[in-house]
Amino acid sequence: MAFRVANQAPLAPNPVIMACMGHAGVGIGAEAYRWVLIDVGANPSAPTLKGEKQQLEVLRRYGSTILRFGASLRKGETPLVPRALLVDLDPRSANLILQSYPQLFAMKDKHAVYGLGGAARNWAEGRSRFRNEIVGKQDIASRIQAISPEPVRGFVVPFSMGGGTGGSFSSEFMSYVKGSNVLGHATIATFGILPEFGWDPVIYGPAHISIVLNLAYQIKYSDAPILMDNKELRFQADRLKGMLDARSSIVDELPKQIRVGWHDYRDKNLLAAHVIAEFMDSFIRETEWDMSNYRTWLAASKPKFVIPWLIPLVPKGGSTLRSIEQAISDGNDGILFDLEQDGEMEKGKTDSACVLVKSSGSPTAEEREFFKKLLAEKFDIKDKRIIFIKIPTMPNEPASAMILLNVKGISKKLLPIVTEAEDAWDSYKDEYQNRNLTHEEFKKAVIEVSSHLG
Ligand SMILES: Nc1nc2c(ncn2[C@@H]2O[C@H](COP(=O)(O)OP(=O)(O)OP(=O)(O)O)[C@@H](O)[C@H]2O)c(=O)[nH]1
Ligand SMILES: [Mg+2]
Repeated sequence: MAFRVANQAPLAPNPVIMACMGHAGVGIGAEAYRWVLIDVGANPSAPTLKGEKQQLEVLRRYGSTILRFGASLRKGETPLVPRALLVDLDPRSANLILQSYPQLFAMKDKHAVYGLGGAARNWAEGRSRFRNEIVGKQDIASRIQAISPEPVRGFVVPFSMGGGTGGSFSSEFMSYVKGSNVLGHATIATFGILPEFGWDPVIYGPAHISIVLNLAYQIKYSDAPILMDNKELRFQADRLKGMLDARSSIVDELPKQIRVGWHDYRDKNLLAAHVIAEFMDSFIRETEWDMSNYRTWLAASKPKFVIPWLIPLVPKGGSTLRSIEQAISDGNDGILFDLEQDGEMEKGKTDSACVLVKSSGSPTAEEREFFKKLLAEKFDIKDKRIIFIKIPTMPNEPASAMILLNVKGISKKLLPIVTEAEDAWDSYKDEYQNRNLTHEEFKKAVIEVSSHLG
């Protein structure tokens, strides 16, 4: 009897918390949870486990890593609650999501961490307010504990890199986690979204300064810094508009009058959310891959930034390699970072890739060969620098693959941002220096980022 009970008991939870920072972070993070729940066949507005069979399936995929179990309201039903924190200075975005999804974010106020008053105007203000208001007054440590009483194994941190709050909050949060006795061993994966100038409502100079500071923090503290950009997200979302319209989004269920602020981002965020959902699938219970393996993979890489290639961008079709091949021939795939801005991409000797394949059955030699060939043709990446992780599909779950690329070619895209930030500094320096960001610190970030990318 004792053996049977032990045999059936779920494994230790090993929690991963999604810490969503700022407007983009909250929108994308909440959408990623919805994506994950739809994948496993749960109702994303009010996910509950009904009966033993469904319970076992969801548990088999995730354990209680990214979800936790809520208090049962009806007999035989256990609510699933995202281990998500929605963090912003401006309370509006997170509040809206919480109010519209009371059954999903069932821990109510525990999911939301606010500052006081309006949004930060610049990165330095965001950082100092994170220290004072989020770490100090809001006591972030106890807020993390409320979402996860068990020791935290990792954090997934989505945010935009061109605004004030999301980037500075993510940066300071990472430094807080890594400097903490209790949380210091947790793995941090960041999902930073670069702005599209000329389209997004960002201010050119300060956005460049924010990006450089965010890059410097990610180099130092993020174990898996994953980058996407709004230009490519928009391009792909426009191309696949019909298919994205047919998917449900968290934006569709917001009250009409307040949908405006999110509507522009609906389709882009579905794509970004799909990336995060695939990433979370890679450290589920059934694989031998763990979230902390990303840290080892990227430990010695220069640059250590990673960009995602998603196949398909919008899931469709069956659960085998065939539908992944079909997606490529349909053009339903894309690298969500605009790499090849001016022609040829520089190829590095140590370029590598981590291929997450979600399909039915056990891994096959055919799958490996397919992706090896794909990577050799497109990026010249050698066999021995490819890591292959198989994620078995759940019943009715479509096949997909996400290739995480660690390629030297990204430097060419990021280095000009550093130059623009340096040019902008003099015009804005008072704004920053008044908020405790010195010229020396900025200069240091510039040097660190350029030498890392160089
Ligand atoms: N993809 C995507 N981009 C967004 C979203 N919201 C804002 N952005 C972009 O992110 C940048 C601004 O960052 P936000 O996330 O709005 O700002 P914030 O982090 O709340 O910081 P503040 O500037 O202090 O409000 C701009 O480039 C926006 O176009 C979103 O939901 N999705
Ligand atoms: Mg904001």
